[in-house]
Amino acid sequence: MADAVVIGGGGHAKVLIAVLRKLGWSIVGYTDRDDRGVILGAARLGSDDALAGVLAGHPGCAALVGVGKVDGSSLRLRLQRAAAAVGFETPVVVSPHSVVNEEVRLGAGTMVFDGVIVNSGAQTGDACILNTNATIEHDCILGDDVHVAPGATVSGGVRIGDHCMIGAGATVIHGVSICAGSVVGAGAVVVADVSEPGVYVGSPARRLS
Ligand code: JB2
Repeated sequence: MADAVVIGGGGHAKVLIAVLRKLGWSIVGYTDRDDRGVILGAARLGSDDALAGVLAGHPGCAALVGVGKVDGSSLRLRLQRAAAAVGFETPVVVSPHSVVNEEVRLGAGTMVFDGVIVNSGAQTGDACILNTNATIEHDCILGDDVHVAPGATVSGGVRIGDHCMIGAGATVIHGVSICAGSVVGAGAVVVADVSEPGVYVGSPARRLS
């Protein structure tokens, strides 16, 4: 059984750990600046400063970012790159309860959770979260560190830039482009290109800030 350490010990880590276990990974523990107690049987190993020691004690151990995101920030990608620089593998995580169809490319550390469909020809950058029951249709191109929240639908041929957050239950119609650092609110319907970063809500989605 391969070893994995989870970086972050909040809600996202809990979902991640459960999927990792279904895939047969052994969870060494988690790092967090705060002690979040034991999470699904995984104990805190210390802050991220402990990571080098974890790798020394568990050669070949993988690191997965268990810090989620609800905005256009870049923390997830920075944490993943820091772990890779220490020497950790940062593998793709694909739930056995998801569907990933043909000619899909997933970047390092991208997580495909339960109930997700990624259709043929779609690709993602690194450190993305395709969260529970999200749909990524054919030929979409997602950048690095994109979070598609639970139940969101990204239609065919959509382009989403780095660090975007597509909120729970949102819909992005086919062929639209969303620029880097944008946030689409829960339930919003994006029907036109988003060319300025900001927060977009409603149907049709309009810029809030
Ligand atoms: O630099 C860090 C760091 N910054 C924050 N390194 C490490 N190792 N941990 C860090 N954290 C920790 O991430 C915080 O101390 C906290 O324990 C955790 C974030 O937990 P929280 O439950 O607040 O959020 P989350 O990021 O796990 O989940 C959000 O995003 C998910 C995608 C939530 O809003 C979820 O509902 C959502 N599904």
